[in-house]
Formats: sequence, structure tokens, C-alpha cells
Amino acid sequence: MHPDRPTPTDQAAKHAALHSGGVPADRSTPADPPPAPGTFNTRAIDPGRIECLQILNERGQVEQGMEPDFTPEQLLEVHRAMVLSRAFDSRMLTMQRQGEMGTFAPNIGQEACMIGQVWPLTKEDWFAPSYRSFGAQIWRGWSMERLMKLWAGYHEGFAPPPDVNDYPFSIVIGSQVPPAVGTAMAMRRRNEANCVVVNFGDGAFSQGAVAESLNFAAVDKAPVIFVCENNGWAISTPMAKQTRVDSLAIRGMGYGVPSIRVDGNDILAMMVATRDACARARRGEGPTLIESVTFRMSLHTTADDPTVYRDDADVTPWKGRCPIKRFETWLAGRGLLDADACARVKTECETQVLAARDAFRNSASAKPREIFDYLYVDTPDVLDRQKAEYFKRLDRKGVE
Ligand SMILES: Cc1ncc(C[n+]2csc(CCOP(=O)(O)OP(=O)(O)O)c2C)c(N)n1
Ligand SMILES: [Mg+2]
Repeated sequence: MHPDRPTPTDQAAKHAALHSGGVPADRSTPADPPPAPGTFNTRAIDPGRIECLQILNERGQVEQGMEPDFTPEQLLEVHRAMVLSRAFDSRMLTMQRQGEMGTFAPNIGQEACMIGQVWPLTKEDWFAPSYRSFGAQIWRGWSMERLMKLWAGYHEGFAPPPDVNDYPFSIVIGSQVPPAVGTAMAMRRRNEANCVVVNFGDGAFSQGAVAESLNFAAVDKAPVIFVCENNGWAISTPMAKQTRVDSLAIRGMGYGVPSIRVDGNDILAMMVATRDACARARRGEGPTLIESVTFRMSLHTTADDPTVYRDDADVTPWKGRCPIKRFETWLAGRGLLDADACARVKTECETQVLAARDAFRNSASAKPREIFDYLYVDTPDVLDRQKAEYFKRLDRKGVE
């Protein structure tokens, strides 16, 4: 946290409630009984020790004294990025249902988390996305046309644009985290004042590679920001079946990584938390873990049907926590955005997405001979042999 900014009081109670239906924790509840001898009582870990940040509440209000110092231009740019992300999301779902996309992982309701985590990055910084990070990828400079190619299965869609310091996203959950830390370790050795943001989910946090990465980053003081986008579910596995702790941020503390819980549907909190974490990293003060508490409002991917494993009652409390709506309420109160301007931004974003769709339709062409091209700089012999076999088969079938 920035020393000049007032620290939010008692935010932990509000946030402990976020994933438990929105009712703030009752501080007067008697403490759990002491654990039986030889057992470990997870309740003994006090989630209140993890700082928890909310600036913009669900009604679109900012507590007095907590107003962040962002410029109107910054705020409106971020707002537009969130609206664009949602427009892309909705169009991609339609395109998938109409057979134009192989699959797609929606992010509706997670826009604040997504844009807030990359907002302070410069072009020299790095971002390692997950498969649900398309809004952040667009912010970083990926064209929507490229992302459409990616989800439609065209290889040219997977490679990051040449001038964007991003990793391609990884479907193998958590696997993007060790290379992100390695990149940050390299930055330190080169004395670069840059940083890396890596995004992963609550489910990915159960992967050993993520734990090992936290430890390496802490020991090395690597300039990396771990953003755990805790959306409550890992496909059909809810948080309660994933872990016995209330806050995943607690795990960072175990490795000596400064850790914070953030209301992931609050764009202002996400912007502040990431900005501060990046500043720390650039000053050589090492990694930060941000647990961004949000909710997966929609499908895991288009191959999923969440009605099989969760009830409407799980989703309903989150409908009132829309990150875009609360931001628009606050911006309107500050005279920065009225209903007409909101409608205009939405229409402009939808038009942009449709233009990307048309460009995608006109340019996507299958190039089966490229499928080995984006794996290695120096292709191993075994793959070279497979490639030769594969090319022979394409030749036999007359495929270019
Ligand atoms: C190593 C590995 N194991 C299992 C899977 C199958 N899988 C794909 S997504 C997913 C859940 C990931 O959940 P989370 O990390 O919370 O991210 P979210 O999808 O919620 O954004 C699983 C188990 C995989 N892709 N990789
Ligand atoms: Mg998840």
C-alpha cells in the first residue's frame, strides 16, 4: 500500500463475506474451540492479517478519503477497455455457437480484475496471461482479429504480436507461472526496472509449480506480481473443495511474499493494488501476490454446462456486483460519464468488435504446414522427424 493513501479499515470482514454470500463476517462470533491435540485448526490463521482492499463499493460509492488520484482520461480509458472486453466476450459466444470458434472461455463479470491487473504495465514490462485474460490481452496490444484466430484454432493467432511483451496463454493450468518468474529473475540480473504480471486462477493455485514459483520469486526478490483471479470455481470445483483456507492470499505470506486480497470487481482497488505492486517491484522490493476476489458468472468454456453442478443461488448475489455498472455509477456521480455517453461507448465497442470479426473472416486461412513453427526456436530432432512425416502426408493429399 502507498504510505500516503489512507488504509481501508475493516475491509477484511467485507471480503471474507464476498465468497460466502455477501454478509459481512460477524466479529462478535465466539472463537472456534481450540483444536484437539495433534490436529491443526485452520481457523487459527486469522484472515484479518491479510490486508483487503475495496475502494468502490457495490453501490458505486467511494468512501470519503479513499478517492484515488487517477485522471479523468485514465478512468475513461479503463472504462472503455472494460466495455470492449464485454462486447468481445458476448460476440465470441455468439460466434462459437454459430460454429465460427473452436471454443471460448468467457470472462463476463471479471472485467475489473482483467483490466486492472495490466493497467500500470509499460510496453517493456511482461504479461503472462491465462486463457481467460482476453480483455487484458487487448489492452496489451493483441488485436481482436488475432484473438479470434486463436480461439478458432489458427496458429497465427497464438503467437503474441511482435511488439508485445506477452507470453502466449497456456491451457496447462499454472504452467505460465514458472516462466513468468524466470523472466522477472532475468530482469533483476539485467538491472532492468521492469516487472512481470502473471495471471492464474484459484484452481491453478493448487498446482505445485505455482507454489514453487512463489518461493523462487520471494528468495530472488524477483519483480513479479502474481495475480490470482479467484473466481470461485475451477470448472466444477468450488473453492470450498479446493482449499480449507478462506483467503488464497494467505499462501503468499507463507513464502514471505507481501500479499493482499482485493475486491476483484472493484476496478479502482485493482488499479491501486497493481500500481503499488508494480512500483514495489520496480524499486527492487520483490514480488507481490494479489488475490483478486471475483466470480465466474458464465460458463467455464463453451464446452461446459454449469447448471449441472451449481445453483442459481450461487450466482445471484454476484449479479448485483457488476464491475462495469458500479464504475459507471461512480463516473456518472463525478460528471465524467452520463447515460448517453455510456450508450455511445457501448455502441462504439460493439462496432469495433464487428469490424474485427469481418477482418477475421476475410483473413483466416488454414496453414497446416505451420503447426510446428511456434513451439521451439530450435526444433528438436524428434519433432523434425514427425514434421517430415506429416509433410509427406500433406503432399500425398495435395494439401498446400
Ligand atoms: C495441468 C492441468 N490440469 C487440468 C486441466 C484441465 N483444466 C482446464 S481449466 C481447469 C480449471 C482451472 O480453474 P482456475 O485455475 O480456477 O481458472 P478459471 O478457469 O476459473 O479461470 C482445469 C482443471 C488443465 N488444463 N491443465
Ligand atoms: Mg477459477
